Amino acid sequence: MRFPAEPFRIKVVEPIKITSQEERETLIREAGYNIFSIPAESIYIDLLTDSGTSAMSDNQWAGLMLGDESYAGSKNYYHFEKTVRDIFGFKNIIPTHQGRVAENLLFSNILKKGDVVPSNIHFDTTRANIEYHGASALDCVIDEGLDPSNPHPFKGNMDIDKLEAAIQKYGKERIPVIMITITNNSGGGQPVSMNNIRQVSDVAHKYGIPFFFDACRFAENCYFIKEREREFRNKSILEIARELFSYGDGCTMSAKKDGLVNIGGFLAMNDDNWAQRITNMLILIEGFKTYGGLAGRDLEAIARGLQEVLDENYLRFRINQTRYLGEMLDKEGVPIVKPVGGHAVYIDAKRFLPHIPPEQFPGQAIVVELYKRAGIRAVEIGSLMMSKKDPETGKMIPPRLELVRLAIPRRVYTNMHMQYVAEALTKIYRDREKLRGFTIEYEPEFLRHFTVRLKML
Ligand code: P70
Repeated sequence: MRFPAEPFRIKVVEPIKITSQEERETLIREAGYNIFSIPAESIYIDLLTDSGTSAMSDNQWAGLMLGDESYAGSKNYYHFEKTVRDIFGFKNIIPTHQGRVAENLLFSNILKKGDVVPSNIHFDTTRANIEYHGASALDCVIDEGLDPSNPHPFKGNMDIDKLEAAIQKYGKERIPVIMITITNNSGGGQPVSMNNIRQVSDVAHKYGIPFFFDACRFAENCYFIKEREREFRNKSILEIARELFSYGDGCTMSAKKDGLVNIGGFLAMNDDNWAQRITNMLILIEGFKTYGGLAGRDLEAIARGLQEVLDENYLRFRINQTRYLGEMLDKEGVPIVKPVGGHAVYIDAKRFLPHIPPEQFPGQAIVVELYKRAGIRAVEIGSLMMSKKDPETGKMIPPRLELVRLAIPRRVYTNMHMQYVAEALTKIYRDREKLRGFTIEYEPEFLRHFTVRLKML
């Protein structure tokens, strides 16, 4: 078998509603063609995000019953702390209710106006948290990482020359931290190699700059290292993870991804002074240091999820399920970003719909058609979500790429669901000339994709 079958069996099922095409056409029209406004109950396969959408295991559900809801010193906190330290190795571990709070706590404590934070590509919430403090988020990914068809095995790598140039240009005093996102979500879920991590770490430490990971999808990244970097072929995922984190000084983590839970996150670091300041702020805004905005049972589920995610049989299935969907689409000629990343398949909407210009949101045309025809929810990552406004003319400046993301929740859908998605998209691709673009009927001032209303042209 080229693709492994599911390494789990089903103990509890959640029925999903099957709607008719007419019902869906009405729903999406009334939603102003905005997929965020569709009630989740009326979606057949939800590929909006892989974040917070995992199915927990029987072991995690059993752990919930062992929740110790003491305000201070819950036993689940100690289990969580021990597990995180065992894998990530950092000295201080600060729980938060999700990833962006970890980012906010870190940046609120270390950034000042005019600072610069380099990364491969910052995720949106990271970028927003940096810019909110009057600092700039600088992307230094290798050029191959910006080309949707370049087959480079580690398209999430940081360009060391770009990083060095940034340090020369801004000076190390203005760079309080260097970050790297593993896997690189905004660049297509592409992995970063161990070799690259060693190089970034060397540069950071040569200048005395702390080096932090955005570690949301660390286990998926470690699986790619095992698969693609010879040196690691015979190492376990845990060994790879330990080595990887040993090159850094801390991390932010949204446990909603590779923590295999529906809510949770943390911030970890070796520096005691930073940790103390941040813990004081945590107590002000999230909660006491042994729960950080979570229930004791949530911490237990994270501890168990972090152990389960290191299982190589799980990861082999996970990475190959995403690849399976990508390969089915590729075989039918549907243009996708290659190689396929860890958590999602990205469709190249520019090549899919060359007759729809960026101002008419080609990615959204695919998103709407997928919902109408098949009840599938995907998300546009293109001119609707990512455009900037020219400050002088007020005209829209579209991003380089027009993408549609099919993010795959962990342990939720079977490979037959993936076949259904591939068939639906292939049919739409065959009828692509019939698709039309959109114009904006209403838009808010920022983060418009969440509440925008559109009109079909
Ligand atoms: C996603 C979600 C969250 C995220 C991330 C990285 C690399 C930090 C965070 C924040 C967000 C999303 C996007 C579109 C639709 C729904 C949700 N990523 N760093 O799906 O973590 O959400 O816990 O605050 O990917 O990519 P948190």
